Amino acid sequence: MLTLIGFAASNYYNKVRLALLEKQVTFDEELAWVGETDLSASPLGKVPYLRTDAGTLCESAAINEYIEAAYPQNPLLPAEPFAAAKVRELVLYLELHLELVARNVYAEAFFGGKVSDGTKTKTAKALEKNLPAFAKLARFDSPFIAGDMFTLADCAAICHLPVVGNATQAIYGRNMVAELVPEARDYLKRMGERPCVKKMNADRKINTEAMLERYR
Ligand SMILES: N[C@@H](CCC(=O)N[C@@H](CS)C(=O)NCC(=O)O)C(=O)O
Repeated sequence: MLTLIGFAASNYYNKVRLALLEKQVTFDEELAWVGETDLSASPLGKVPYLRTDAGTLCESAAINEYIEAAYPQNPLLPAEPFAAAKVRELVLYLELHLELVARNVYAEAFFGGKVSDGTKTKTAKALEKNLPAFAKLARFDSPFIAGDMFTLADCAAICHLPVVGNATQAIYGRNMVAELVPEARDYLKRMGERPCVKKMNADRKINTEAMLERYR
């Protein structure tokens, strides 16, 4: 049995949740806000983490790879090694070069905190370089982001791109994803019509309200 632990406002939690939903793997969920997590399962206190019969796992990339290997149904990685590597390439790009960079301004964009002007300038500069680079690798109209099947890269893109876009809109008054990766708009709209994505987004909205209430 699998239990996914964390909260549904989190893009990393949703990346794993979406993979489980798309694969139609049965799982439970346990709500844990930041500060309420089991530090023996996720020593940095990050979500999500997964409880399995074999033990716990943290880091969404490792979790999704485990789910894919342990539950081969409805695959989210191509069988062909090069095609699978291209999927992983996109996930890494999305997280290392987009999400983790934009994350530097989330405190002010989403949580009422303050970020220094230096950090804002550095983050914008990096995103101006990294977003067009990502656009060169992504294949938005293929019809999925890595080709003709829905993959782990779609799970990551669907969860991360809107957050990066919203953060830049809040800080710079410009949605840098819409501006520098214009193909993302139609892609995200199309992906938003998938039943699992609809479910994920509906629950994300409810949980985001609950999270913001905690900050008020
Ligand atoms: N590399 C981690 C990132 C997870 C992550 O940053 N989660 C955020 C929520 S979206 C979190 O737990 N933040 C709390 C913290 O870092 O203390 C993963 O892929 O699972």
